[in-house]
Amino acid sequence: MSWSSQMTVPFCLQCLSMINDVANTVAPIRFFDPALQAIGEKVIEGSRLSLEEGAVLYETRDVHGVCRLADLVRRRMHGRVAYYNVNRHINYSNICALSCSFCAFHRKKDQDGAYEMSVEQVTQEAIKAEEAGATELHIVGGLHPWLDFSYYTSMLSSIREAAPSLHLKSFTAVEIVHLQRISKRGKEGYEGMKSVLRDLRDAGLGSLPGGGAEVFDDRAHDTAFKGKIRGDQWLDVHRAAHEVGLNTNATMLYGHVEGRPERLVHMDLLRKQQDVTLQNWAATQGISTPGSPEQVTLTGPAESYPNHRLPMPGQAGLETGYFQTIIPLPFFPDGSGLEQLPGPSGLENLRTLAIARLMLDNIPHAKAFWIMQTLGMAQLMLDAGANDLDGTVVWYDITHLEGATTHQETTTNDLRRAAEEAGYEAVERDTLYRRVNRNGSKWSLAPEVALR
Ligand code: V47
Repeated sequence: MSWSSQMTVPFCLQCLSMINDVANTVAPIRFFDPALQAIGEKVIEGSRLSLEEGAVLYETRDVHGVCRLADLVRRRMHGRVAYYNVNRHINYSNICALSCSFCAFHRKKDQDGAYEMSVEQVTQEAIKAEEAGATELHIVGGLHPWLDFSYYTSMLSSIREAAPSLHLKSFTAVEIVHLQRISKRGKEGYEGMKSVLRDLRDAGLGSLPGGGAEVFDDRAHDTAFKGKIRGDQWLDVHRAAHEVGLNTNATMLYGHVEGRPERLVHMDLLRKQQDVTLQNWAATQGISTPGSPEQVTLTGPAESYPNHRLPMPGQAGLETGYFQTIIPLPFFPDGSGLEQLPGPSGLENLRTLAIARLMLDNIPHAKAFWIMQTLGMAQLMLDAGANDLDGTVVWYDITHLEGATTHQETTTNDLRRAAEEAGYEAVERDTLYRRVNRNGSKWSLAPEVALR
């Protein structure tokens, strides 16, 4: 079939009326590939897609049809809003006991470029970030071989005291496992992990970033990330974080030694865990969850959600966190031990983002991390399922676009212009997706949250 003989999906009348309910959706979706038709109908109903259907989305030549489907879901959940935040990254040290071949960031202690920051230095950076109007600090580092547990709790409490308005999104799952070990709670298993997370939370930790997930496949893991925690442990850390009331994000690093089927399995494991988390939360609230008893879906038509579909940030006594955001990360070969690999193409990036939006029907947000995607590609991704661009960032040392030096900053004006040029309302959010009202470097929270 050629592009000139595109098909219009003959949706049933009920489906068409649902489509018209979707903010700003005016026409049925046109597909070039008839294999997308049945999948389209399931998406309109808000039903979960299977792994086999995910494979169809990966194999079809109609990548723009896939993007249009993801856009439908995105509009249903977030209308024409594109979120961004004002944030800073701090990497307190690049010294790491591991030597993952995909990572261009780590150094051994005597190697050129190795560094570690004192608590005082990190605090000074936090004060500067707060003065500049940031709402969030994203703090991660390597697995430092000799810093002890008190360094991490002191860092959090010192920042909290000196720059109390900052939300601290800190430590990837592999760092949490390392902290459990150095806090001498390694033998206490899952409960030990929760007690470490409680200590960090009480010292000022606000949420966990999504890093370190890589791809949940043992073969790919043992080829490229050996020594790092495997998928089951990463998922356990996030489950424990959710159980102590912390929200977290989830990444997926793709375009290296894994294949598309492994990416789909990764997505499926995340959504299964989120099913259980949201079911448990709904049970504590005495409300029923949308979807089948085993599956919680957030992507259906608005009228299928008479109750809040997500725990509300700041709700008194709430001890349930959840995965907020899926962040597909394209692999950058340069400077890593896998430099011979080509890395994913632009179309593959677009497709993967769209598929993540469609498959992860119970994770409310999908982020096009502009630093790794480029701002131009992130703009296109807003039409392919993404509703968040990440933030102003400033320092980003993990990967560098086109050989950039360490200074990777964009201004809120650039982010807003990018979103508006793409036809979206640019909305500043805090880490928990509450709207921010801003006047220069001063800001306050508005009552609205992104998705109830
Ligand atoms: O975990 C490492 C990835 C991640 C490379 O939670 C690489 O809001 C590409 O997790 N090519 C860190 N990627 C970044 C991260 C993140 C970023 C922005 C926002 C959030 C959030 C989280 O970067 C690592 C790893 O998966 N990474 N090396 C590389 N060569």
